[in-house]
Amino acid sequence: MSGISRRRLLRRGLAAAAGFSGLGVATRLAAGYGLVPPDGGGIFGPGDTLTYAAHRLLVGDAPAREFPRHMISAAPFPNTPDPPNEEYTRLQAGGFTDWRLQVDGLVERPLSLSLDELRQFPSRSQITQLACEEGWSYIAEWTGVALADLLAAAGMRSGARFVACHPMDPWWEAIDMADALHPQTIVATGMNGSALPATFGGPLRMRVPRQLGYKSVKYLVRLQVVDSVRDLGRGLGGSNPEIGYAWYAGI
Ligand SMILES: Nc1nc2c(c(=O)[nH]1)N[C@H]1C(S)=C(S)[C@@H](COP(=O)(O)O)O[C@H]1N2
Ligand SMILES: [Mo]
Repeated sequence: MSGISRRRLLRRGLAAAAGFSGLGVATRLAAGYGLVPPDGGGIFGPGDTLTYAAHRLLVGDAPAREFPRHMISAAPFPNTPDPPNEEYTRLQAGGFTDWRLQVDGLVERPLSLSLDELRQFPSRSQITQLACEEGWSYIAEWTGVALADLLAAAGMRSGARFVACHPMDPWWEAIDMADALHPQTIVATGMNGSALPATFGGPLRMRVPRQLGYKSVKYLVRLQVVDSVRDLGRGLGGSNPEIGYAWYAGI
């Protein structure tokens, strides 16, 4: 069966199951297609599972909206946490020349890249909106490397299903391969034509424009490819699901 008709069939099945037989059947159907999010087991689980499964099936690879240059926000709002730790302050004092991004886990060739080495990869710029779950948002241009290119350089091993994004502070989030390999998902070193400011997560952050702001991990130091998020933190796929937000935050 082609991808499209399989999708259409499943979508109909999901809607019918949710409508007539309750969430339980719909979530079992989603599970059959591997579309249960890591936090799908909790009290909000069935709802989160339906949102995730429906988005993956309906939205598919659809890109996040990109904006014309004149819509870039004049005064973007940095939701700045305190400097993550002393090591960050030390690296910052050295102009971030010693900053490294590790790419490890289920990969053939673990990578440890400086910012200069990252900039050797093909560069991609896009003007997208960062929308916080608290209701504010801004539009900016981000420049960086497609996460897909980094994963290709590292060579993903079979079974790879999620990429956990680890920063220097306690924040962390995992994304599935649909987002990890999406061309708009980038590891950003630049913002609005300059180096990414520390206030916005510099020198390096994730931009996952198809999801809410909290998935765009700042101060990025490690990308860990895993087959499951079970053994990371409390096993819910991120620090935000651990405090009650949905793991999947598609917009
Ligand atoms: N490492 C790290 N990443 C983070 C956060 C954080 O506190 N630490 N805050 C998140 C939240 S809730 C949002 S809305 C965005 C804010 O990005 P901004 O600084 O560009 O506004 O970063 C996300 N990434
Ligand atoms: Mo946020």
